[in-house]
Amino acid sequence: MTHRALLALGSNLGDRWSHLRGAVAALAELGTAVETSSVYETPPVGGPEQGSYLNCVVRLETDLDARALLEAAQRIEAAADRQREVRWGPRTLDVDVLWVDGGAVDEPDLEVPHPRMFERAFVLVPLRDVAPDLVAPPHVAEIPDDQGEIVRVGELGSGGTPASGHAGVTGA
Ligand code: A4P
Ligand code: MG
Repeated sequence: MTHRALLALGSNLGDRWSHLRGAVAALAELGTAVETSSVYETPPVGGPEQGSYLNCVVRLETDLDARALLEAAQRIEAAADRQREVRWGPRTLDVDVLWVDGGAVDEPDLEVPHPRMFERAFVLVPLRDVAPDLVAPPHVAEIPDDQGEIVRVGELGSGGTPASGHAGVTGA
């Protein structure tokens, strides 16, 4: 069975564009009909003082279930030399499973839908690009506007080259 899966990518250490590009390429191997949101620069939420993030969301049509997607996500993070030191701390690459067909998984190491996805502007703004139905009632009334400025900074085409830089402000 084919699932509609949504994954969130974030990076705030090292070559952030290259980490996102590598992750999108790796995710594209897991399914078909991949769509990638624009890339947004976002202020860090939670954790220690740290640099700003690049965030995006990928939509995948895939035969993998939520558990298999988590395993793939962790492999892709490891390939970007992800270290786990502090919760919500800086990272080369974070790959979170947001949503798989609306199905619920509630296990110690895997919660889907991602428990914080509907509260976070850094998830909701890119999510709106690839799954606007989820950024609407009953899931979310409006995107919070008190989490700093979410700025669209470019695109990861299928070739993965960042297109034009710093173009415009979004988020409201
Ligand atoms: N885990 C449970 N459910 C999931 C899921 N649906 N997808 C478990 C992925 N992982 C899931 O994650 C900790 C554990 O969560 C994993 O072992 C997995 O089994 P982690 O990636 O090691 O640590 P983390 O990301 O620091 O923790 P957490 O709680 O997932 O953090 P969040 O809530 O994802 O927040 N600010 C901006 N601007 N942009 C960001 O991308 N990201 C975070 C991380 C904080 N602030 C941010 C950003
Ligand atoms: Mg994570």
